Amino acid sequence: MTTAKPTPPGTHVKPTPPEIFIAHDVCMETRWENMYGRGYLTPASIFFIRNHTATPIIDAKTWRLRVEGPGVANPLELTYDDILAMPSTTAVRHLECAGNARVFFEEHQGRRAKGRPWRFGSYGVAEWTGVALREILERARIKPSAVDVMPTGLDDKRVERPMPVAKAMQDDTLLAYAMNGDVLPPDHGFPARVIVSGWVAVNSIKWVGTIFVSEEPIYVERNTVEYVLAGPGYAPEPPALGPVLTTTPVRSAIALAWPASLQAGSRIIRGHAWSGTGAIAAVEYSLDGGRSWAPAEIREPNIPAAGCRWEFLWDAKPGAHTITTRATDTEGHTQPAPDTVPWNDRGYEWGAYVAHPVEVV
Ligand SMILES: Nc1nc2c(c(=O)[nH]1)N[C@H]1C(S)=C(S)[C@@H](COP(=O)(O)O)O[C@H]1N2
Ligand SMILES: [Mo]
Repeated sequence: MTTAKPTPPGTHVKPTPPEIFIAHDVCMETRWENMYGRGYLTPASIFFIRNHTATPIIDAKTWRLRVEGPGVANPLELTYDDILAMPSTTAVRHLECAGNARVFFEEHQGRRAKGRPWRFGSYGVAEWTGVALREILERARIKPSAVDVMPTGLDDKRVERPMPVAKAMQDDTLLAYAMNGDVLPPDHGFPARVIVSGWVAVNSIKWVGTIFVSEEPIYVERNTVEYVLAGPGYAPEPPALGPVLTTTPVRSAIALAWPASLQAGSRIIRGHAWSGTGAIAAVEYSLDGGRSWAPAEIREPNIPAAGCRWEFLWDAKPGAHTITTRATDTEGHTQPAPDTVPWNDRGYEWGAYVAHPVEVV
């Protein structure tokens, strides 16, 4: 699975070898077999990259974060050291591209949605350390009349997407400068990125340069045309073409190559399950494409908007098989059957369970 356009040289800073990533132009999809036998967190070296253009190289010495707009009484300009000196907070959260699993619209419903044909690999879970966005907004004396908060990236495309003040002020909405205990890597937003827990990762703006606070709802391309559910089954929500995406659905994926090849014998099958709206309550697996299900064992940690690992023992017999997993989150959302997912033009929110092909030799 590759896209027509090759990755331009110099797009990314970290190594992106083909055994770890599937290249989609300026994006890198993690191959799930690399998640097998790792810890709970996804190391930065295998964490997917979703860029709209090349990773910008930013000098922390000259970088400034501006907090501005009619919704703040005290506009700020902060340096990297100013931010490091503020009280820090840490949260373990997953990031998942809104288009994750998009390829299944084509494979199960025969229609190719607009966007990169991700399988499950635009997902990762990391420990993010930084400053609560609320600390910064309070220092800027956010007004009671403030409505939306919009961080903007310093990449060439100036990627931006607003969120309501209530989301920006949540305890686990961060301006992060560290990932898994290390300095935030350039490809993941150095010197600082936003982490918006449980929401489509497009809100987690990398390389933040400004945070704009409005007194009116903000409408930009990424909450009116893109990252909205548009298509025949969805009514427009003007000025948006359809319902605006926020939280990510409950999903599960198997830490095996697609398609997988395994040696016959007793095998521990492992994977992750996650949801934007809670922790994971159950993971089941099916060896007959979803007709019958058995429980998988859930491993700690199991964190809301970060998920868990799960596993089960499988007596793998030679031949062609499929393994299907279905997760349920603590809010009661369960992965539906593949034929029930409503079509949308950009192929967002494929939350259905799918049969993972496994050849046993
Ligand atoms: N400035 C900026 N922020 C960005 C993006 C971008 O292209 N530019 N991509 C967004 C999208 S669509 C996703 S899915 C996540 C991906 O984060 P990652 O590359 O660290 O995995 O970053 C978001 N933040
Ligand atoms: Mo994304």
